[in-house]
Amino acid sequence: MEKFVKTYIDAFMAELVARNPGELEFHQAVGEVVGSVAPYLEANPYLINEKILERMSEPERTVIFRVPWMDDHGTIRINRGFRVQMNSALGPYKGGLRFHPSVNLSILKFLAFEQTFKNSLTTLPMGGAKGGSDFYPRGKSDGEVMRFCQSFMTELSRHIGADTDVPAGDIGVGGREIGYLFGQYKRLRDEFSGTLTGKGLAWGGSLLRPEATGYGVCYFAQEMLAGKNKSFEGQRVVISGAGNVAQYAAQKALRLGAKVLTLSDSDGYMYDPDGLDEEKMAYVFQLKNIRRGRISEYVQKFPKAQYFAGQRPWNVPCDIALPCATQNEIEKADAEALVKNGCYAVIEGANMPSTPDAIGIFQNAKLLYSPGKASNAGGVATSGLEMTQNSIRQHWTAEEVDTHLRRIMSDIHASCLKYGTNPDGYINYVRGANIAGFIKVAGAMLDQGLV
Ligand code: NDP
Ligand code: 2IT
Repeated sequence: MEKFVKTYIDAFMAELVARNPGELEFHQAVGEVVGSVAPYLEANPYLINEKILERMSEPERTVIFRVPWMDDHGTIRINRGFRVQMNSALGPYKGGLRFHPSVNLSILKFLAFEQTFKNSLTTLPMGGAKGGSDFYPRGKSDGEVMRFCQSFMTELSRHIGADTDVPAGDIGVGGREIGYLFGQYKRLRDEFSGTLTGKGLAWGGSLLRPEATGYGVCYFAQEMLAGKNKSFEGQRVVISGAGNVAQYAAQKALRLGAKVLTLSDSDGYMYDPDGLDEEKMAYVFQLKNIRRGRISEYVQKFPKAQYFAGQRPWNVPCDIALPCATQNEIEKADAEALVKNGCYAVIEGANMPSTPDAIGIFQNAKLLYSPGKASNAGGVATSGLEMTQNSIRQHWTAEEVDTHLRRIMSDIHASCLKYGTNPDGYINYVRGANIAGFIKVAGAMLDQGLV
């Protein structure tokens, strides 16, 4: 790297850390992108004078608000609500809502920043945002979740709209929560619009949106594997998480012939030596989505499986790992264990599940490694397709949506190859995804002037 670029990037990162103290996840996400786009800045130094990185890393708007609600015992509860509207250069702000006790400004800024580049990669007209609350849906009654969602939306509704900002789900926000949020939005605004995605099929949702992130991960993986003349057939697959993304990644992987060995949650993981099948998947869907149970219960139903409390699944020998739970869930020692046990592909379903150290280990070992912003983009892409269907007031078949989804994942893969292929043929998907996402956002921002 030329010295002037290195000097600039070091100063930029120091300034970012000073301006956003303590926001470690945000520093991590920005640092990864900035590291990747250095060669592009070197070739296009006018972007440094344009302060494009400084502009991109400052949210256009951040809203933080009180969310008061009453629990089933009549006790008053106060949570904190957020919406980080990071970038609207490519379209209305778009990105999920996360309800989890760990939610804070740093986590939502990292997610909104990632979302901006991810949405750019999808080729659809969507800017980047993220929001949510430190509210924990686990253990709450449906009534409590509804009252929380109504209070949350009462404030959020002032800041969103079908052409302004279109939220969706993320951790802790699924079909139930989107329903309550949509109902309150409709009531407050007196309009039935496409302001949220992930809606129920009967009221404006798109077929395949629930499946889209997990299926998209597997479609992207198929493209990566095909480049090595491989496929899912007969491969041992380890998956973390047991939520929306993990469930549908598991279902698609097993349908493509893989042996899916694990699922997990924040309490531990289950290992099924025979692998999941359709009957076991049906049990998991029922357990997680209807009964809202824990993955530890799997081993009571299928006693050949084992449960490991308090552990992550990364020590289980596998060919392919699909982290689908949360950020920084693969640390250095986990990455070393994966490589040592013969894993040759890590394809991220979650956002930023691998720490920078872990990514370094994967890339040094020349693994097939893809960052979430490329491989999990199928979810938001299908949200974009839901927006399109809402706008034209039509409903596409599952086949139509699936065809779009496959094409989008294939196009994202091609973008990664374009900007990420090293002289020795190794594909650096991190650099490919970051540069491809960045070029479009940067160009649109420059076109639109200093706003
Ligand atoms: P869900 O809430 O449906 O499931 C999350 C799963 O991850 C649960 O099994 C949960 O376990 C586990 N998990 C959550 N937090 C932690 C933690 N701190 N440590 C260990 N396990 C944890 O969320 P999604 O499946 O929707 O999201 C999973 C990941 O995928 C997130 O990174 C999200 O940002 C990303 N993503 C989601 C998309 C979507 O369309 N939903 C699209 C693109 C990315 P527990 O029940 O114990 O909390
Ligand atoms: O991280 C993500 O891409 C999501 N949670 C989905 C966002 C969306 O708007 O569908």
